[in-house]
Amino acid sequence: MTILVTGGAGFIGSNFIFFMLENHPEDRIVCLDKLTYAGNLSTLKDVMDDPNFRFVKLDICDREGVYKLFEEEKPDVVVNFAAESHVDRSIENPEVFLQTNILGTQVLMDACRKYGIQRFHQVGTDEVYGDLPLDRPDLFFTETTPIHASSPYSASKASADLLVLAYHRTFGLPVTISRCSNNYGPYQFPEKLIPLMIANALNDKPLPVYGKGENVRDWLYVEDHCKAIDRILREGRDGEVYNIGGHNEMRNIDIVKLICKTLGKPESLITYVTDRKGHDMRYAIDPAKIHSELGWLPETKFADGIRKTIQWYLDHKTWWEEIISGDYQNYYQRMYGNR
Ligand code: NAD
Ligand code: TDX
Repeated sequence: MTILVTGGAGFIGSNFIFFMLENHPEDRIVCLDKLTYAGNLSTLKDVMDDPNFRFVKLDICDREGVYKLFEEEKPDVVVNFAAESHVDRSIENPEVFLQTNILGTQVLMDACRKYGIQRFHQVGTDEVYGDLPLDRPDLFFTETTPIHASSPYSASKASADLLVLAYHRTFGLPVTISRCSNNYGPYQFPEKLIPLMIANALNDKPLPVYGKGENVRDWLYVEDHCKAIDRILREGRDGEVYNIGGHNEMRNIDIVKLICKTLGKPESLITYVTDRKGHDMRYAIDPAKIHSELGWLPETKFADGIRKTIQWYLDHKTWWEEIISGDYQNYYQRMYGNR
């Protein structure tokens, strides 16, 4: 089949493309990406010449361009990773989040309706459930937890999810949604916690921890996320939401200390900075549904995943050094300059 992967020049989308080309040589992958600041064509250089792969630079909000691509490629399945994905940027400037994450999703689904599709899969996030209190470790997000978004980013992702379910109910579009916890692994843009801390530590720069660093995230190795999406595409039920997470909760401060230790850097680099506005305290996924229905479980233990990830950033310095030497400097100055 032909699978259209949107946002495939980003972190999770690129890892998904590598996983699919390796594990499903019978499928053709078409990657559509606008190449925003977060999309990096160099990430895809090893697959550019693969006969089963095609890259198209396109905005998911460009209705005409998207329809033309559907006419050319007649995809059987669409997996929508394309999004503005960074919470801090959504606090700085929400608008593009609403455009891409909501209206772009609508354009893609309209194309699916017009040209026919076996499945539209929306890559969602656990952030749509809001947060959990630190003093209730017994609570987890299930697929029926009410939507309760905190940031413009999560509100835009929640809106997209609602629209996807509405297209299923109203138009019968065959859809699935996955809501995943925090991912880590190769090719993550160094504005996100783990790669930012690795890059700063390697450059002996301060490690900016928001608030007291007590916020908890449920970390999942990116390859496990890709495997879960693959499973949902093949065996998931239309109209269903699947939570993806690994029961791997960690406090931010403990992650940062672990990175210091692994890299042999002093904890004195840690700097506590002004907290993120509306900062969610704790995310924690209950993955019982995807486990019992589709047999998915995370395979990579955090200790192994973080070691592999740190090693990847050590081995691929040019990839992230090029990123942080460009326009990212302006972002860093705006975000952390007077914090
Ligand atoms: P990312 O920011 O690394 O990549 C996003 C990609 O989308 C980039 O390549 C960018 O160029 C592209 N893009 C942005 N706007 C576009 C547009 N208008 N048209 C076409 N392409 C566009 O993000 P990521 O971390 O890989 O996240 C991928 C998806 O997974 C997002 O939908 C995100 O909400 C979701 N998600 C991420 C995490 C996480 O921990 N990173 C967890 C759960 C869910
Ligand atoms: O410099 C930092 N200092 C810091 O303390 C950064 C960048 C982050 N943090 C904290 C904020 C969060 O509590 O670390 C935690 C993780 O932050 P991010 O990496 O920005 O991720 P988060 O806000 O949790 O959102 C991520 O997971 C869910 C992804 O960016 C989203 O796309 C996904 O939906």
